[in-house]
Amino acid sequence: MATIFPSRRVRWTPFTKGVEAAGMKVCTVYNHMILPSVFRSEEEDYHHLKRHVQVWDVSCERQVAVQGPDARRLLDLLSPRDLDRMADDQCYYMPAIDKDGGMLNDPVLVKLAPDYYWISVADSDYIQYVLGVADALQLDVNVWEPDVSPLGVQGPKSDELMARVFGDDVRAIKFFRYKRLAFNGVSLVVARSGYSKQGGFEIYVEGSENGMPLWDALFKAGADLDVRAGCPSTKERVESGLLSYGNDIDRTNTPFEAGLGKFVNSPKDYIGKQRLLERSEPKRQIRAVEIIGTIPSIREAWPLMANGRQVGQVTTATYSPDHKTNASIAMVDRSHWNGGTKLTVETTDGVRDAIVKDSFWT
Ligand code: THG
Repeated sequence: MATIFPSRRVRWTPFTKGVEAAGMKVCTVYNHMILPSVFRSEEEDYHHLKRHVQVWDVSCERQVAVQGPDARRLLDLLSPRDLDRMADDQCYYMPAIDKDGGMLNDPVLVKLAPDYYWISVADSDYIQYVLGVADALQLDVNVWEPDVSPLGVQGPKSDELMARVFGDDVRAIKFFRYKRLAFNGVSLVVARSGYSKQGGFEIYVEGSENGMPLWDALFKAGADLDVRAGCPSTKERVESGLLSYGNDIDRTNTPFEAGLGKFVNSPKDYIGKQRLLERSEPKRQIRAVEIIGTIPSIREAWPLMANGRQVGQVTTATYSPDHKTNASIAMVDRSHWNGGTKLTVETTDGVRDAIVKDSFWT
């Protein structure tokens, strides 16, 4: 089996010993860091996630720390989302754009203090853009990648597992809010968030040396809950409509095309505002599309066709065991994006029938 060539460029994580011992079978690379992607099989991992609780090494969700007197000024330049009502214990899903409204990333913004934020980035080198803006404007702010590695605890039993390790305080954490909770004498940001719709938490593990002790504590506390090592599930996230930057959206898309228009509401003069607002009526948009028949793995976009003309593309597609059909995420032209519209899709194994859905599966 092919393995990753050892080098410093593809970074390992504070939990790598744990995921290897747990039998990581396949991994990918995200933000220049290892991201496990299969432990048992895609199907087994998926069913387990929906029934029990999993611990995910999502260290690759790297943080861009922004701290200093001009931190808020910098974020107001970067964020199409209004930050005025963001509470001191809140996280915001935030489209990140360029001067034309093209998406550069789709991070989660974590507010640690009015002058201190973490931008929890998807797979693009967004720190370079943040540094460029800060340096060009000579802002009084520090921008760096801290030693912070998110650990996901996802699945219906995640409240129970987390309460055993962090105490009952975790149960009171609201969606996209966090509390600072103690583990082994260190205070960690524990948020109710994560890249699944099965419920759960993300622990922002500050200090790599705290990684394996926390990993081991979660597995010890959860033995009777059938806790397992896991990872973001393509099947679950496509059913749920969670977007993947670089797969489903990229710089050629606006937040409106991504279906993130509700997060474009900042009154501030952010970079790209004028062009973005000119593009607020999208000609195409993210849709759930069902594909009939058997499908291969997807490694490039598959054209969506109607009457011999391309009207969109499928960007992620996978068999859904629970819905017993193929679920996909697609970018579909306005003329064909209504639920119920029948299309065909040109997979790498041939043409299949497809139908636009009114909504995602869960
Ligand atoms: N958690 C953290 N950082 C991340 C991710 C994460 N960085 C990379 C990547 N994932 C960023 N992309 C997403 C995509 C979707 C969501 C979070 C990050 C998400 N969306 C919910 C939804 O669409 O229903 C909630 C959005 C909301 O209402 O605010 O959770 O997973 N730390």
